[in-house]
Amino acid sequence: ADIIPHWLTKQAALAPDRIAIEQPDGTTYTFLELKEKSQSFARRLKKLGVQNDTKIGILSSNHTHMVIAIHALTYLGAVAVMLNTRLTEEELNYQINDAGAKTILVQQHDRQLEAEQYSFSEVWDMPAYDTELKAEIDLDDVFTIIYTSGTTGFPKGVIHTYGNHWWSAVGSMLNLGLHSDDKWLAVLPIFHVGGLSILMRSVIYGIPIYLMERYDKQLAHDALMNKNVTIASVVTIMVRDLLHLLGEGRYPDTVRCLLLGGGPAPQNLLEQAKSREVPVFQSYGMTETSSQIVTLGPEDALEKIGSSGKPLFPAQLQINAEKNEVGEIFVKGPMVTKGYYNNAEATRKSITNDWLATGDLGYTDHDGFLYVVDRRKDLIISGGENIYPAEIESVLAGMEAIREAGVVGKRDEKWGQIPVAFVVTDHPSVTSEDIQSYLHRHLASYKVPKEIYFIETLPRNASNKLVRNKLLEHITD
Ligand code: S0N
Ligand code: AMP
Ligand code: MG
Ligand code: MG
Ligand code: MG
Repeated sequence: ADIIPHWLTKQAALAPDRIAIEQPDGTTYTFLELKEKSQSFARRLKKLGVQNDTKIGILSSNHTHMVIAIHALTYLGAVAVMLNTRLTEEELNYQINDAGAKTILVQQHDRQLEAEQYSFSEVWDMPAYDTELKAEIDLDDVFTIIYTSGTTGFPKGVIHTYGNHWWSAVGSMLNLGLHSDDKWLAVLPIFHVGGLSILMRSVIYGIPIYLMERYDKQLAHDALMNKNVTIASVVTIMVRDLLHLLGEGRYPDTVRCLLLGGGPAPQNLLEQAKSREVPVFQSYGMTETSSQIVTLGPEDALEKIGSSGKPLFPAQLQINAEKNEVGEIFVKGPMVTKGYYNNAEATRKSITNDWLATGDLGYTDHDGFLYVVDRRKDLIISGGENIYPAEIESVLAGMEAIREAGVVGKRDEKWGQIPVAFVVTDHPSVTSEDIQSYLHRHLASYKVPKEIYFIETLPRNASNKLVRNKLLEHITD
């Protein structure tokens, strides 16, 4: 096994006084303080029976307590199951049960969940146990589980080992470099891997994060303009907002990278960024690759606009097609997941000889740059959140008034895509509002179709399968 010293303990020894966390209100934590708080929190968690391999849910916005809780789990060898705060109780309970998480650490007690809940402050109020904490990290050990929605409508838990996160951080640095003044804006939610990976980089590189509890475009703009942030991880909608706020202005030269991921970016947005000298680095990655695995390097960012770049140093890329032709994207590397939690079948389907079949389609140009041309089957991405039609269709089918339903993504200026639904009903009195309010009870808001169309029959092929891409033809405007 590959063993390294515990990374936070190590960083606290190397650079105790360096800032680990900075917040818009001016509060800061050094690496020494972060280590001490995390260890202290771990000693309190011990009372809850948290030990090696215990699955602990974390349900929180980007609060310092959340960061401390995540590091605390590493000192006990427990596994963090990262839960999306936008999900409904029903959706959360599915993940909690699937992961076998009996305990959830929450920011507030505002949900009914099928597990014991403890708020961060309740844990702080518990006594600290004198227990042995991990001094080393085994890179093969499991650290996090993050659920990602699937074609079938049921989300799958992506397993990340410490090694996955370690190599992700190393791969990122070998591409972007590490500057002594680096400060990484953490505004993406930490419950997704794009946000979580910023915490890992901070501890491994010894650089501060600028932690924003939730997305506020004005505060994010201010962080880049006035708070010496050098790198920010962002999704498309954030780049759009920032360019709007920037107007004809310029960010300071210290802003060296906006790492853009989580989905496609429209060409005109990238060109607009280029003309304003905003250094957007397009990347390609997914939960299964522990964040970016292909990123456009600084020297190519302008020339290869529209491309997602080349695989990071420790990673490999393959397209199963002739050179320059479009095919399925396969990736391999030490940041790629070993599989899905408790789901050998899904793992077997996705990973062969360490190559992950992404389901996404793309091609590489003659210089080896990746262009992603289409997403994995039926996946809708709205504001960086994934939505699978099957998930919404099955909830729709459960509504008494609905005979059958189909869902598809529609282009949207703000969110990139939005889900829209096509329903067949025998109850002429049922309205779009009825359907949407039913859906809101079962699904996160971002998944609820913004438009509902009533149609006579769903388009089906010879084998009676729904042909989703024909649905949009029903929209005339
Ligand atoms: C864009 C965000 C911030 C929008 O949220 P905001 O503005 O806070 O909304 P609220 O005030 O909470 O709600 C207002 C209304 O808007 C609805 N809504 C919220 N989000 C969405 C959405 N995405 N789509 C549609 N509607 C949305 C709310 O429901 C509410 O409506 P009502 O009132 O009707 O309830 C937020 O969506 C956000 O944080 N998005 C980003 C999520 C994300 O992190 N995605 C990336 C996931 N992928 C990965 O992590 C892998 C790739 C990766 O690692 C990466 C990604 C990016 C950059 C770098 C990397 C990397 O490689 O390191
Ligand atoms: P998630 O695991 O939620 O981050 O979703 C990852 C998915 O986002 C990938 O499988 C792709 O379908 C999509 N995606 C990520 N990066 C890009 C990109 N650069 N261009 C197009 N789609 C992307
Ligand atoms: Mg918000
Ligand atoms: Mg996702
Ligand atoms: Mg809701």
